[in-house]
Amino acid sequence: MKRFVPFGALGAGVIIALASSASAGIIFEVESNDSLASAQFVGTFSPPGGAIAIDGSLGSSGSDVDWYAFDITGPSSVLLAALAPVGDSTTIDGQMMLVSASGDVIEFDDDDGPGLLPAFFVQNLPAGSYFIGVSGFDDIVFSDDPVGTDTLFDGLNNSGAPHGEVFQYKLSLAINVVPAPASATLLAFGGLVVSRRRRSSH
Ligand SMILES: [Ca+2]
Ligand SMILES: [Ca+2]
Ligand SMILES: [Ca+2]
Repeated sequence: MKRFVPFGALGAGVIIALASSASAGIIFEVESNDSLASAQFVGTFSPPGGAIAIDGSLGSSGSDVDWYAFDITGPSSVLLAALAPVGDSTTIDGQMMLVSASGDVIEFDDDDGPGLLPAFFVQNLPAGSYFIGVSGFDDIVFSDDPVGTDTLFDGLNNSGAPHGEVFQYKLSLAINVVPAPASATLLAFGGLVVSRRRRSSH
């Protein structure tokens, strides 16, 4: 029995780390969330990361924009996809963007998800606070490159008319947070000490 104690102690540490940092589950949209200032906060992600689904809708005004905010405590890979009820993704047309705390548009997508819905994958995102924007085509028109111009969703097309999209969606957000190098080194060193002590006692 005694030889398993170090493994038990290490296992408990890992479980505590997971419980205190992982974010998971479903979050329901709360309006109003139409601007960065009123974005709905959906969680802080620490190593090892987590995954959530956001249940939301672009409302009947036809010019609804939904903003969500999240924090990451270390460099992260982020996977974002907008999903729709079965059968609807060929007729509904969403757009999505990832924006830094300073308003820099890091990524934008129109149609890379199922049907005409958006999806994208971002690697090496530095620790910090970020915004996810969801809107409808043609809030951003094909000729615009918001990653270059930092144009944010405003619910309107370039003629000043509502984008016109009204639909429900599930936004799937998965984040892999890389532990800080100092912590990883400390953890490895601690494990090494434990295993050497075990060997020397037998
Ligand atoms: Ca909404
Ligand atoms: Ca909204
Ligand atoms: Ca617009």
